[in-house]
Amino acid sequence: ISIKKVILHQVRMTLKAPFTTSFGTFQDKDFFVVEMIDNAGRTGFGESVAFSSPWYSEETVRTNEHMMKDFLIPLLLEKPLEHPDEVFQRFSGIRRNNMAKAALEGAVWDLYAKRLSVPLAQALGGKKKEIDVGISIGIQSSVQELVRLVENFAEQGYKRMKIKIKPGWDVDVLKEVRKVFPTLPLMADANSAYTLKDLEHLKQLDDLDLKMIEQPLAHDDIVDHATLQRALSTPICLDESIHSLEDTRRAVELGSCKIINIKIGRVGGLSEAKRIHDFCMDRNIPVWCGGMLEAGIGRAHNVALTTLDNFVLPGDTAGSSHYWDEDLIEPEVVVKNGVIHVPDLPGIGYEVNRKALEKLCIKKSVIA
Ligand code: OSB
Ligand code: MG
Repeated sequence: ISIKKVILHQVRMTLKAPFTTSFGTFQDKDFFVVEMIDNAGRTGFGESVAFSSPWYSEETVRTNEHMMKDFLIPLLLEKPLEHPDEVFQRFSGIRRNNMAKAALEGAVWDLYAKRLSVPLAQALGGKKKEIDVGISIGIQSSVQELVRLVENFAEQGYKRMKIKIKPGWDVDVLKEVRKVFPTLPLMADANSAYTLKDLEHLKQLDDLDLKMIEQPLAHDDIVDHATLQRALSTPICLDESIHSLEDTRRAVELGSCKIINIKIGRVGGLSEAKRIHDFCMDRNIPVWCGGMLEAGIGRAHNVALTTLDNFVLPGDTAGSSHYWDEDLIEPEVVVKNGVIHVPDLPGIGYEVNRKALEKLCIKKSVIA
């Protein structure tokens, strides 16, 4: 793979509905579509997932741009690659900035799969032809509104509902939802809103038959999570705390969680995501693919990753039409009865909608 040119399309899209977590509300989403062209004229696509503000992690749209332009793209243009797995190593002299790295590495994977004329899922070693999908539901203005949404998504067939929680919007709210839907697969995501001082409060979640509670404690903690996991029967799933295979190994050894949410951007790319998947599979730790409110290109990478065997729990990969009036890919990602059919075209498996990309692009940079 000899990369000749990288085009960064900075895109601005607006979510159909604002999405509220314990740390803030998202409405507009700015990100980069990475278009990567090799010496044979093939094109690979990646998508950056950092948000405009450093609430979820320290990365932002602007740090992604800085890292990609000033450090990472020059490393890719320096000399050819034999395999996309080498990108992780090539970037290893640059500390962290995993989302910037993953956006570029994703485009290299797409190029690689297209060169082999195989779907990205197959290039990664994935076998599933369809994947199960759940949905993440933000914090609402009332419990009635939340119940209405859950009912709607249950009717659409989503395989599990993830309810965002924060202090003041947690146990009571989940109790109400559980009352209305006694058997629905439910989970909660706190996005680091609690500390061990809340241990007694959080213990009440054990009565609600939740599939898991995601990242209850600090974004950079695995020690307190181990304490909490010992006190809870509900499995803890780590999201924010996991940036690498090493983080995963430490968390699993400490007993900080029983489930891992893998996000390609958070761990620095598909190669590291695969290593985490393999490690967890060996140790009977189930994994699932998280979401970063990606548009279609990012979603396509998530879909491909989820075809690996140990993605045994539904991911946060709701359909394009749930988020956007118009997505950047054709066809859009469609969820039917809680399932996405994995595309069998080469690479990410969806065409990029050039018209939509041009319309939504607010700045374009060409690096050769
Ligand atoms: O914690 O998984 C999270 C959205 C933004 C930031 C963090 C998270 C989320 C979601 C939404 O839960 C997942 C999605 O639908 O893409
Ligand atoms: Mg989360």
